[in-house]
Amino acid sequence: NVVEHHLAAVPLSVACLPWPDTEQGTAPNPAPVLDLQGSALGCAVFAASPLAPPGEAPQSFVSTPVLDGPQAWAEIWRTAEPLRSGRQGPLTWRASADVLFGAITLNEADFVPRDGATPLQQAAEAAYQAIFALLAAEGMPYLLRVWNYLDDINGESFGLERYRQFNIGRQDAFLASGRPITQNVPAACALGTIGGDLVVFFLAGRAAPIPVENPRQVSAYHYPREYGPRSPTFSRAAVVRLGGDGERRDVLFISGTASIVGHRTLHVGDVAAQTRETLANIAAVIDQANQIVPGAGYRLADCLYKVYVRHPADLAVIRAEIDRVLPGAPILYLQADVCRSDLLVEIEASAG
Ligand code: 3EB
Repeated sequence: NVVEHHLAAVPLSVACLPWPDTEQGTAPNPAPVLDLQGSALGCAVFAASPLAPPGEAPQSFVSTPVLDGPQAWAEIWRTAEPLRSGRQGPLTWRASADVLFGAITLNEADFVPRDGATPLQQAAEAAYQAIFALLAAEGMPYLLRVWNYLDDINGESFGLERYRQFNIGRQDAFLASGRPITQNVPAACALGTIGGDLVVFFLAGRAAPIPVENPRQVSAYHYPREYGPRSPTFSRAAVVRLGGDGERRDVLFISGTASIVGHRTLHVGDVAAQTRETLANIAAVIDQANQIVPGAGYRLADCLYKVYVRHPADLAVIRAEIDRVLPGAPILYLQADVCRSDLLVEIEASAG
């Protein structure tokens, strides 16, 4: 059993550490080796109930139950560079000279419907406005990778699916900050949690990421209107050049990827086929990244994966398909809803 997953890149690395089994919601004793001091840029804890590792790095708590293994996983981003930290309202951040990790959590109940904007739409817009204000203030203008988590993502309120409400708020914030919505957009994912607040955590940088699209898929920012009044604002993947000339690394962030070809969901109701199609999409994105960044040489087997499973009962089927293509790869399985109600699985990856 793999208990710790590492993606080593200089000067950015990520480790996913199991949080030892404990009483629900209580801190383990003795405390696990989750060092959120020193080199930690930031952390996200994925679990069914809140846990807060000690330390000064920003952290997000994401209400997604772990499907295989420990009660919780902590994803910790690190860098060996000197760090400074800060807080701006509900947003906490920590940054090196090159990279900034930020985390923001907003409660939809703090927003009231107004001017046709739903509370979730306003929360999404407020989260991204706060992020863009921070990036401007800290001289880190480019979003590289964003992880978005919201409760009841496929639920409908105010006559619109909640994911679609989120997309309006997110896009409005990009537009209001003068950012293009079809260029230089970050790699991302958007998943549904089992409750809790709107949680967004992100990596931003001083230099623009190299966006990668998937030739098998319509770019999400060009999805037709049948998927909502505003298109989602993300790229299929982003390559980020970090480090000096001596030890430059190109880190690849692959967005949440699902069984979509063109702009349509394929294999409705067939979770095995959706998993295979998703892996084909990830392979296509990696091929594309290797064409755009000559010499990068990314391989499927080099990535660190998170797999979001809508129905826990599908785990065995999904895992069997993934093990066929990626035997022994480091993979975290989490329970989450995917942003189209007909999608049963979504996979994201990073390589460095
Ligand atoms: C898709 O390809 C599936 O809204 O940020 C994947 C990655 C998806 C990111 C987002 C949504 C997002 O459209 C869903």
